[in-house]
Amino acid sequence: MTRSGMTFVCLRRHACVLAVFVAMACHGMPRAQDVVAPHGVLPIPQSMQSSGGPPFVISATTPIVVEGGDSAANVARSLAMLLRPSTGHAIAILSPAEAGTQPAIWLSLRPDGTTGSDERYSLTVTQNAVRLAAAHPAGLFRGVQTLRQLLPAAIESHMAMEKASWSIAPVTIEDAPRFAWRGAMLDVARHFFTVKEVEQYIDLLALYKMNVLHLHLSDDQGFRVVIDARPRLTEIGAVSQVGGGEGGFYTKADYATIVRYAADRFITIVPEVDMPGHTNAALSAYPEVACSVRPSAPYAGTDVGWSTVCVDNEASYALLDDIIGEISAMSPGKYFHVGGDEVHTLTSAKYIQFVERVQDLVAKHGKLMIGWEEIGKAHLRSTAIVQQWKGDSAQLALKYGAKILLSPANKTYLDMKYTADTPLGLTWAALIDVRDAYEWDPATFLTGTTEQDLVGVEAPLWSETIRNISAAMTLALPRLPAIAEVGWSPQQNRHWEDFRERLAAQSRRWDYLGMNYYRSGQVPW
Ligand code: TNX
Repeated sequence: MTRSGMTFVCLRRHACVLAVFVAMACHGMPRAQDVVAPHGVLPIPQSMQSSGGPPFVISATTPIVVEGGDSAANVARSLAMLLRPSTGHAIAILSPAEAGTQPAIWLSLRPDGTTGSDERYSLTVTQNAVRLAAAHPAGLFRGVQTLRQLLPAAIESHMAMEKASWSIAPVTIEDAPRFAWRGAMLDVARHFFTVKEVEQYIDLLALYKMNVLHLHLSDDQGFRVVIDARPRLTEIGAVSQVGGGEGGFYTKADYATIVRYAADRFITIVPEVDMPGHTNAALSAYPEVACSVRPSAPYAGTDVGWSTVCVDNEASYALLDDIIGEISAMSPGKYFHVGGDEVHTLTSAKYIQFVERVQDLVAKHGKLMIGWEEIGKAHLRSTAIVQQWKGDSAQLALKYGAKILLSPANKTYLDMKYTADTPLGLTWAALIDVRDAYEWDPATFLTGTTEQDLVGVEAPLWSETIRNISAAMTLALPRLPAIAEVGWSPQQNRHWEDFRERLAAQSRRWDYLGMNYYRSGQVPW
């Protein structure tokens, strides 16, 4: 809650009440909207103590001071690029010797030899200094997002906001993620999204400390990235999308641009080429590997489950070897996603035989395999990940020592409608309003699994009903921040009444950032 420049921190309900007493003593009766204190930090940190006293104020002379070399300096530059346009200040980047003892924002990279998460950070704000410290650059970057949210929403403005006061109330934060994998998936196959649009989506992930962007690069309607050894995949396989229209694809330079843009924000791209089903686009380009029940031609409909590559045909594996090899070479992350979902035209034995062969191809190209939960039927390596989405079959993978990524369709599918009246989206899994997306605990979601069986959570956005990034944003906001907090914050710090207040406060940032959002009736905007 902000009154006369003071922010009160609220981790639990009783902590909020304390804050209100202080506010009443200082300023009289609180207004209704002040009672649940919306400090702006989302996802809520592991621990956060407000310490009282005068705030730190960013002035015309405030520098960023960097300790710890080039990778810390890169994060400092990204902070400076956030602060300069809206404050209109120079925000110099200095070394400790240059800065001396003047009030400053300190970014310190201090490897401490511990084995915790790379994303851990600590942030202390006093009147004289903001001190952000981490053992890894990823932690510094996550801490910068917290600092960003402690500043007024106008910090997101692209124009100088001369009347604003850039003050940050004194606070001490210790923070680290609950889960190592906090992802979002974007389906660029059903409708194509340009590089710029993907970058806008990455900006949203970065703001909420997500660290994986899973790109669904191929499906029946389109194959979206150039494979040099198989040029027809994009010459023929990328010409359409759902509902007709142009489709599109990424050149290798485009793909590299996306990978770099994500890496600069400590986000890993996980490429997915869906197989053996959801392959009509590839089959239309290389019909010799088809076993489909329909002749392959560009497809603009939304049926699933009907296409498949021929699993007994060696030519299929030669094609997949080229695809997996070239995409793996362009992707610095550890994982390659093989899809594997909704194959309605193969026997179980044939499906398993296929997954086990493809698993070896993925390993041959130096990657670890991830696939939708159906791959749990095959004999997996212990390094595999199965992405749960509909049922309990993901647990099959645990007997091989593999881990589960949770994407329950009735909680995390951003392509589901909020209510029956939502214009965009589907309804097959559930209607998902923000509270449904927020109020669940990954550790107890699947029977027979514990937190140790999970790598994390991911929110998929399938694009049958969305054609551009504005439409994507109205489905992602405000539910993506809910899933981000499910993945980052300790369960005991998460409370719906507090979350909805913090979420409402975020909307002013989305306005400055030009991000559309759905005005859910559950949130006090
Ligand atoms: C199921 S979830 C699919 C996708 C669809 C989605 C629509 C999954 C692994 N497969 O092919 O786009 O439903 O919600």
